[in-house]
Parts: sequence; C-alpha cells; structure tokens
Amino acid sequence: LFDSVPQAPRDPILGLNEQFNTDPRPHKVNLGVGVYYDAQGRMPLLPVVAQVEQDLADQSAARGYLPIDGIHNYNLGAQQLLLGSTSSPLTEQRAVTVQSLGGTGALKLGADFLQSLCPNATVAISNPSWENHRALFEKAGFTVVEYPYYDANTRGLDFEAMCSFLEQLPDQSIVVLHACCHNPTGIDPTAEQWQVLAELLVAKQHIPFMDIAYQGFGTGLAEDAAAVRLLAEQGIPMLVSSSFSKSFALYGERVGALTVITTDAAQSPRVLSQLKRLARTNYSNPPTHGAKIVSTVFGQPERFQQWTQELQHMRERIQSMRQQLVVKLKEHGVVQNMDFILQQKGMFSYSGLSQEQVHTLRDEDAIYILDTGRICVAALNAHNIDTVAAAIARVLR
Ligand code: PLP
Ligand code: TYF
Repeated sequence: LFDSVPQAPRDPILGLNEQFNTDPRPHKVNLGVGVYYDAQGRMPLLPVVAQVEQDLADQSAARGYLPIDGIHNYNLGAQQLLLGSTSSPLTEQRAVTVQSLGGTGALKLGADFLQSLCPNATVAISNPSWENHRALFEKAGFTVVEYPYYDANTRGLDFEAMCSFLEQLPDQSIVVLHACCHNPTGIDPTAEQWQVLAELLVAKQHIPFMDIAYQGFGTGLAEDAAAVRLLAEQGIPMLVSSSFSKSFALYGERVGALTVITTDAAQSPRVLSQLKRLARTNYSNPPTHGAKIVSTVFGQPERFQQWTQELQHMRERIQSMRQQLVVKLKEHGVVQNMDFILQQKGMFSYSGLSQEQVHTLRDEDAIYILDTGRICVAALNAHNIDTVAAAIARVLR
C-alpha cells in the first residue's frame, strides 16, 4: 500500500526551521519563521497568560468536552475584538463565530464551508501570500489564482494591477485578503485603498475571506481591524479567520476563530449548524486550555487592559528593531535607501535580498532568512542586530 507513496515537499518556512534547529553553529540567528521573540531572544510567556494559567490551575476544573463550536464567551470576545461592539453584524445577529484550531483551522473550516456552497468559485490570493493559503484552498477543492500585490520596483503595493485583476475575475469569486500586517511583505493597503476595494468587492459580488493573524502588531487592536470593520459594514457575505497565536504568544495552543458574516439574521443559525457539522466530522470539538486563557482575558477588564499593554510592548519592540536595523545598515555602509523597512507593518520585512544573497547569509553567517527575502524583524534583538546588519551590508555590496 505505501510503497508508491511519494515524499511530500517540506513546508518552506517550517522546513527552514528544522534546518536551523540542526545547525550546530552557536552564533546562528533564525529570522525565518514568523514568531515573536523578546529582547533576550526568547519566546515569551506573556505575564497575563501566566497569571490566568495560575488562576485556572487553582480552580483545577475537570476537562469535559467543549461544545462543538467551542467556548461561547471566547467566540463573543473574538467577535468584539474583530468588529467592535457596535457594528451592524453584531447588533443585527449577522455574525456567527466558532472557535477553531488556530487561524489555519479557521481558514480550513471556512474553505470547506464555501466549497459546499460554491464549489466552482475561483479563490484569489495575493502574490505573494502566506505559504499555506494556496495549498489550503486547493486541498479544499478550489482553483486558486493570484492577484498582483507586491511591486518589487517601488517596494510597495501595485494597487492598480490588483484592482484591475479583481475586476476581471468572474463575479462572486472568493478573495482572500490579509486584514493587516501582510505576510510576507509587511505592506498593507491604505484606508483610501480599502475604501476602493470595498466598493469593488460589492460591485463584483466577490466574497471576501479576510485573514487576520497579526491584530495588534501593526498600529493597534482597533486600528488593525479597521479593514475588517469596513468590509463588515457593506452588507455582503464575508468570512474572517482570526488567530490569537501571535497576539497571546499561544502558538501551540491553537487559538483561533472563524467568523461568518451573513446578510440576514435568519441565515445565522443555519450557517452555524453547518459549521458545527464540519467541525464534528473533522475534530469533533476544539481544545480547552488556550481558549480558556483567552476568554478569561476577554472577560476581565483588568486582564484585558494588561494584555493590550503587553501586546503594545511587543509591537513597539518590533518597531524599534526596524529603526535600529535601518540605522545599522547605514552604519555598515549600505548606500541604498532602506527606509521602506520603517513603512512595513507587523513582524515581517520584505528585504529585497535575492535568493543567492539569502543563501550566502545562511551558509557563511548562519543567518536564516526565507528564500523570498522575508525577514522576521521580531527575531532581532540588541545581541544579534549588529551582526545581522553587518552581514546583510556585506552581501548587498
Ligand atoms: N494566516 C497568516 C497570514 C499567518 O501568517 C499565519 C501564521 O501562522 C496563519 C494564518 C496561521 O495562524 P495559526 O498559527 O493560528 O494557525
Ligand atoms: O509565516 C510564518 O512564518 C508564520 C508561521 O505552515 C507559520 O505564519 C509558518 C508556516 C506554517 C505555519 C505557521
């Protein structure tokens, strides 16, 4: 049976991570995978998470099955964080949220749901996009195309090309959009561009599927949700995948949520019933621990306040690493203008390094960067930034 099984390709990001882990060089630096590290280069356990975990341990609760759609207050909290408390989908009972296994689980649940409704729809993802988007929607049975996004010449968004591509797609296509902190480029549409996109999506009856995995890492929790809130007010069907993996540093707990915005409250219970059926046949019901932590934070104003401050600290540390990187690249003799690093949002910087330069850094300096040139700025710190800047300056010469 298994003799003919071919070897599957490695995930380009997680595969690089494995390679990094087996690299014996002590000075190695991992700027590959999108994970936040603190100023000491360690993955943090947020103090607010540690405190809530202590409270939960003191309560020592039994571990029953959760409902198929997860913890009710977690789902309500996820909706509010996403939409605010006064948005029309919330007040009109048009938002249906289910707890998911991370943002990835939300994308897959949403993709499977859409496949049951419109199997022949085209799915459009950005060029480039998160590595998993294409495979995930293809596995769900869709044809996936890429809309223009990044313009290497301007190191910015090719908004005109993006819009004309989306105009030419068949009506009612599914358009996957990064709500903020675009992975991998760090380049987001402006507020005005989102407005134009909203009008285009409505006119074409496209179905937005927004992916928000870095809420709070761009400008702030509410600011980073602005595009979701704008599209959610358009009265069109829409899906949103939320991930709390980064914002709570709970990567391994698989904390995410799928929100479906319906166009009529009468649709909402039926949509929920179908999402529950999909969850039931996939994993039965979601895990408790991470969602308990997150819903406790959502439910206690003091904890929530503490969390927003800890998130702000992560955001500001990344911003300060962006500034220092630009300064240090100059100090080490880079003559090109690197100020684009300051404009990019979130954890990543699309550095413009070629694959050859990336490989040189890996082989000669034990600095791991994705082949696309994507750098995880959140992995820089006072101990490694000078070495990294010096090495990048060398390969840029
Ligand atoms: N979507 C994007 C754009 C991401 O960068 C990530 C990163 O992990 C995810 C989704 C998946 O999030 P999770 O780890 O919660 O599944
Ligand atoms: O883009 C990243 O680095 C993060 C982490 O299959 C990640 O989103 C990467 C690959 C993957 C899952 C998570």
